[in-house]
Amino acid sequence: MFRFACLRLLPLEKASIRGSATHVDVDQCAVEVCRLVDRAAGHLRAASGKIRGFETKLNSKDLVTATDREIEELLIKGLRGRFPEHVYIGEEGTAGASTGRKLTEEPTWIVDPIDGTTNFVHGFHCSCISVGFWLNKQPELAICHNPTLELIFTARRNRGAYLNGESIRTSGQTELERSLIMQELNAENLERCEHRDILLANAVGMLLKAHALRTTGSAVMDMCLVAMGAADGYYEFYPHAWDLAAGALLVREAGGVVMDPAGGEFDIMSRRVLAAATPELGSQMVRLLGDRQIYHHRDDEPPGNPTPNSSRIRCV
Ligand code: LIP
Repeated sequence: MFRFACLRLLPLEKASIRGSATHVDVDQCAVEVCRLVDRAAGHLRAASGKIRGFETKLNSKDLVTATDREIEELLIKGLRGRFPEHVYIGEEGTAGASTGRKLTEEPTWIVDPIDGTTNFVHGFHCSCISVGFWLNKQPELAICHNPTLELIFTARRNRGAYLNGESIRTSGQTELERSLIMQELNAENLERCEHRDILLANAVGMLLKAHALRTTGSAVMDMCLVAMGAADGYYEFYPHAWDLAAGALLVREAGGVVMDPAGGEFDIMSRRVLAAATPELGSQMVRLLGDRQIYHHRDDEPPGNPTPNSSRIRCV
């Protein structure tokens, strides 16, 4: 299944893309990332249900395990060995992958070794290895592998999105009233009182308007659900570039739209995303959110800068 799924990343003719500084053989990138994600998925599968413990990062609910670090190292070291001149951005900052850097025109691998680490710790099977390859500031390749549920999503720019080798499309839903929406109830947004009211007001707004609201605990899983038509929309104010790098291409290649929750262009470093099956649904979601927006510290800003516009609504 893996081989078949990953073949979808390879076009029939050879694709070589001129990047700003280097000539990039995207086929070679696809072959290498498939090989490494396959190994990483075996590691994640073997570790599932046998968690030895976890550490916390920014807060008591921001979890990381040895498996996150091992998988990131496996992926980044493997890719770097093959493509030493490329740029690497990874969630855990292992193997020299940077966590806070600007997205440039350079060939850039953006890696989340386990998106849904809390799920992984709890044995809730929404944990995915997620890798996006970006070039000239646009996504070229996406691979998201959930080994416990045996789901392999792949996409290549202008060549469609696939689940286990089969072509997928978004639902085509245009009406919010008939939609199932994904929203993450991120602990940090809930704990920061200036964000809590916005988050909950948006959730209630969606619940009242849409058919249903769901959460998986994995941004890339949410976007895969939109890409395959099982959910119609997703939005979140919090995810990092590594949570979004693969999912954004998957949704677009499946015929959906990815934008800023205030309606502008999607900016992978902004920690803000809205994905929808159609532009019509995207616009209705943007209208419902209105000015109930949250702006976190951007991924490409040096730590310590104040988060603009973060306290529009105060808790009582
Ligand atoms: C998770 C995201 C999720 C967000 C979580 C967390 P991780 O990524 O995918 O959308 O709400 O707080 O950031 O940390 O499991 O890789």
